[in-house]
Formats: sequence, C-alpha cells, structure tokens
Amino acid sequence: MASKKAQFDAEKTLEKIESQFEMVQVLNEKGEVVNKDLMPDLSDEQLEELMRRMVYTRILDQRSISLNRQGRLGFYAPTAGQEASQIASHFALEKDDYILPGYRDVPQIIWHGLPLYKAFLFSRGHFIGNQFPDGVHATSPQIIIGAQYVQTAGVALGMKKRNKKTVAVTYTGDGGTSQGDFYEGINFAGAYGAPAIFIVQNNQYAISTPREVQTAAKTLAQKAVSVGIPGVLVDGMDPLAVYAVVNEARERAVNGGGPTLIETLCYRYGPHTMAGDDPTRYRTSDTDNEWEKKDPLVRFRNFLVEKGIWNEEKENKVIEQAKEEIKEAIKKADETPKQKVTDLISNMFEELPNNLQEQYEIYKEKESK
Ligand SMILES: Cc1ncc(C[n+]2csc(CCOP(=O)(O)OP(=O)(O)O)c2C)c(N)n1
Repeated sequence: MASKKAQFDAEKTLEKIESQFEMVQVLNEKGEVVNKDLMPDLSDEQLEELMRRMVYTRILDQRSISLNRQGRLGFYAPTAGQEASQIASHFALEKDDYILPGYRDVPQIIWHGLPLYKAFLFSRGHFIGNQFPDGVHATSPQIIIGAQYVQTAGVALGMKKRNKKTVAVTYTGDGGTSQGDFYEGINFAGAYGAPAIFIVQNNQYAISTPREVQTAAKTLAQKAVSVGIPGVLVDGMDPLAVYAVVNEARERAVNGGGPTLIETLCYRYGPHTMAGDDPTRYRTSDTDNEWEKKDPLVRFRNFLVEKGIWNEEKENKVIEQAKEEIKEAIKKADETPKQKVTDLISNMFEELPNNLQEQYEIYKEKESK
C-alpha cells in the first residue's frame, strides 16, 4: 500500500519545543552583567549575604571532605561547584517554605536553620542528625533517587489546601529525572496546581553516567512541557540568574500559578561521594578546567568587587568564621552520646512489633552493663 503523505511533522514539533529552552543568564563567566532586565532586586546587604553564604559553603565542603578523610564524618556528597544552584536558589525562599533535599543538598537545610552539628550527626548516621528543631521546615536528605519529588507534590498540595502563602521546594540531580518518581511528582503537582518548585541540578553526571546518555531530551527543563507546567533552563553557575528564576517561580506558586521545573546547569568539582568513586575514570581534566572557569564564587566575587561591596578582608573574615564554627560544631557532634541500638529501634517505631520488642529488651540489658 502506498504510504500516505505526512500530514504533520512530529520531529519539527519536537525541534521547535526544544529550541525554546535557552539558558537564562544574568552574569557571564567574568561577572559582567549580560542581562540587565533579569537583574534581581537585591540590596547591597543582600548581595553581600549571598556571597558570604556561598563562601562559607565552599569552606564547609572543603572541611567536610577533610573530616571525612580523617574518619570523623560518614556519608558525604561534595558540593563545590554547585553553590549558585544550591545557595542562590535557597536565598529566594522564605523561612516557612518547606525544603525536601537530596543527599547533596545539606547546605540548603543548614541555611534553612539546621544546626551544623546536626548535619555532621546526619553524616554519621546518628538519629539526632535526623531530628530537626521546630521551625526548620525540611525533611532529612533523601537517599532514594527521585523519591522527594513525589513527597514534594504532596507537601505542596497540603499547603494549597491550607491556603498557605508558602512553597515546597525540592532538589534532584540530572540522573533523578530518569526516575518514575520524578514524572509522578511533577505531573501530580501540575494537575493540582500545587505550589512546588522542582529543581534539577544538572551537574552533568549521575555518579559516572554522563548526562548525554541519561536521556534523549536536549534539555531536562523541557520535561516540564509533558505535564503542562513552566520549565526553565538556567545557568547554574550564575547566582543571580538562579536567584531570579527561583524567585519568579516562587511568586507564581504563592499566587496560585502552580509548580515550576528548573534545570540548573552546573558541575560538581569533587567525586560523587566520599565513598570511593574516582572521577578521573569518567571525566577529563579538560572538562574540569572548562567548568572551573565558570566558577560561581569567582564570577560573583568579580561582580561584587566591581560594585565596590566586596574585598579580600570581608572574604577572609567569612572564611575564619566558617572554620571556627565548623570546629565548634564537630566538637559538639563528638560530645553527643553515641547512638545505641535501642535508640535506633525506639526512634523507628512508636509501638514495637513483638520481634523487635524482644531485641529491644536484649540490647537494653547489654547497654546497661
Ligand atoms: C532509587 C535509587 N536508585 C539508585 C540509587 C543509587 N544511586 C545513588 S546516587 C545515584 C546517582 C544520582 O545522580 P543524580 O541524580 O544526577 O544526582 P547527583 O548525585 O549528581 O547529585 C544513584 C544511581 C539510589 N540511591 N536510589
């Protein structure tokens, strides 16, 4: 049978959609403003505070890696390179917004109010590291890839039903967008117009799997189209661009406009985690160098120095403060009584099943000696 003449061109439709997702940028790699219209409305004090937090977080990362190597921390996923994606996105949030982080997103919950020593205890797998103080609106970092996306849709829907002017914000990596939970989360939130912000930190690798083999999609932001919500691709090494798009997404969400999917293009300088992967097996130093030229701290520092509101003295002060506070926090973590097996059991269950009750008694007896 002769084939019918095509009535439509599906490939063209795809091309048209994909070409719409251009990367949003405010500052270029040198820290020069390339898009004045998008410049966020931040005071000099706020700009300084954002820089302060990013510098502090870089030091926290360096110290955490070193503490891990000394055997003084447990699970740790390095964050250097992702400060603009993490800290500038958080900077656009309010205290009552709810954060559902992934394992690499500990800095955001620290800046949301989680005491540093608790973050260290979380790293050690201590239950106290999962007990957040009242008023810290966040869950413990999620280890199951993508699971936090479904939870976020639920939290956001709860906010909507209670008429709250807040948002639920979550983070995953590029690999996370291949999970079923990712699609379920964004679809559900879209269907219910829930006030959620779904952030994908595209740091180019899911452990050793490059972004290019993760999906046929040209951008991860375009996945928003499939569920009918806005999607934005932003330079994840540019703090002002990240702040601007998250701020806009938040405004839309609290005003009834529903969720947004944001892809932040970034890079992690370190290994996936401190558990032993070797990035030199899957990345070249040329790629590392190319990304390090885009560094969010260098770019923002140049911008602020040019503006006359940042200098070496201010930066050194932050570095010293960070080191001092980290020292205090690790001391406090060390002084926290060691976790007992009975703690583990009693923190997991309100009422113990019979078999655990038996084990609980056995361990209670052992621990009393
Ligand atoms: C459901 C599930 N599958 C597999 C894993 C193992 N795993 C841990 S991290 C990771 C890669 C995640 O990469 P990405 O989402 O890009 O985040 P990144 O670590 O780069 O921030 C995988 C597959 C897991 N934790 N959960």
